[in-house]
Amino acid sequence: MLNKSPYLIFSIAGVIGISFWIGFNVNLLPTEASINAPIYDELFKILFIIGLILFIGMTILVVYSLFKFRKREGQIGDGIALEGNLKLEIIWTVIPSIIVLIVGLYSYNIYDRMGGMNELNHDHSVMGNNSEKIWAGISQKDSNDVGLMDTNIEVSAMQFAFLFNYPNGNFISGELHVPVDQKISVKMESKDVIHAFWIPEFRIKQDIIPGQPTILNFTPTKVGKYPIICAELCGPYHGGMRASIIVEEQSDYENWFNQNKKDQVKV
Ligand SMILES: [Cu+2]
Repeated sequence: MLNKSPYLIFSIAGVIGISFWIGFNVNLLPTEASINAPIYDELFKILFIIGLILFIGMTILVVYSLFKFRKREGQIGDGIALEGNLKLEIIWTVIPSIIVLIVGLYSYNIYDRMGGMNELNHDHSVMGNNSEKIWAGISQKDSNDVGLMDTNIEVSAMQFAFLFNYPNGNFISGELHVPVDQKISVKMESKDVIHAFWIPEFRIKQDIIPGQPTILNFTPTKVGKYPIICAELCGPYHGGMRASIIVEEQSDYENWFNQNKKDQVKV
């Protein structure tokens, strides 16, 4: 057993090293386009590396065992039965428990840094002035506020589309336009069943629930056009329920807004 230890240590170190290298050099996620994205990606990287260590380690162990413990010529039966190995059982209980605990604490930290534990700003204009109860997803930390934009956008979800209402401009758009580097707060309502508003490039997702308005805060950091995807199975055409968010410079956003805005109809 002792003379095998250096090989074992070398193999484990090799698997961990390769996993870290892949984890830091292979990017499986789309571009990072909001302030939440880099925070979320830290956690993803750690989970990816843990998954790689398990996958590569187990694959090597299975392939090694196939050759090492194969049936030899003239061999009859499976050999002596083994029962229990306290040392091994303690190791395979303690190590995963520590890993799960660390991942749990780290996830909490990430959720907190993304603003998940923050109370919403109840004075914000999108809340309206009535006492309607609004549930919310991720809020934003004050330190992340690069600017406060009174965008006042309402998202309506229905089978099978998203509509974006800009009450300040008195118009409805099929595309969500927002200015870059501004804190955006959208109020979301469903006309029928449960939908979910997901922007993979922003790493945020929030359910849209009938009879229960929700709020989602985000700050886009990269100009571009990104998909908005319904991430809740909402009916036969759920797969086609998509829209686009267009993140643009402040002046471009204002141009677009002014081109679309309609004068209020006076009554
Ligand atoms: Cu949907």
